[in-house]
Amino acid sequence: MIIVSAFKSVPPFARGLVRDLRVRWALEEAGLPYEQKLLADGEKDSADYREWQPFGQVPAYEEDGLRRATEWLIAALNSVEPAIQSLAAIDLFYAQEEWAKLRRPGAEEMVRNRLAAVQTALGNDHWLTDNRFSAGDLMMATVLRILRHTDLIEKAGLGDYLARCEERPAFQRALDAQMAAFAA
Ligand SMILES: N[C@@H](CCC(=O)N[C@@H](CS)C(=O)NCC(=O)O)C(=O)O
Repeated sequence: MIIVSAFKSVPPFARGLVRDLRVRWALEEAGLPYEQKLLADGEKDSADYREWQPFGQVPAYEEDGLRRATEWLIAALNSVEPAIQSLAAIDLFYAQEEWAKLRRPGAEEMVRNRLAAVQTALGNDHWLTDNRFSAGDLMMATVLRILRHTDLIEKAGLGDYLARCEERPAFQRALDAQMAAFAA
């Protein structure tokens, strides 16, 4: 059985846009039946739900009790990267702008929250999924690396995880190939 989480209630501006729509649509296209798990106010931040969706967001997806590496891949790109990219843009492109100075504390706080959720989900494991390196780790590492101009990864307790990803020989070969192109 497939279960998809969604909010029981959202403000009018979000109705019809909430991201569980993508999964519902895909399942309708595929003709696959599913159950919805509707979250009451505040339930998204409960320990139980965070266990399922570490960022307290919808949708969360379950199929016969399974979680998949692709969920982490999407989490990296759409739960973590937007916050990190927003901070990186402030620091790398707009640091001298008055609005950027005003916006930076809030942007950094959002990044800290997202990194804390990643750290909690990772716990003492080596990798995000099933204790083996997956596409989710690959994508998460490339997202976390965007913060290399800060100490936020270390402070979030994710330094060892990122180092573990970057120590992989395949990553080193990929990085070397990119850097060689710049040196040429
Ligand atoms: N990585 C998730 C992100 C989902 C997402 O952004 N969900 C929003 C609703 S559209 C949410 O749950 N926001 C509540 C929150 O961040 O607290 C995905 O792409 O499915």
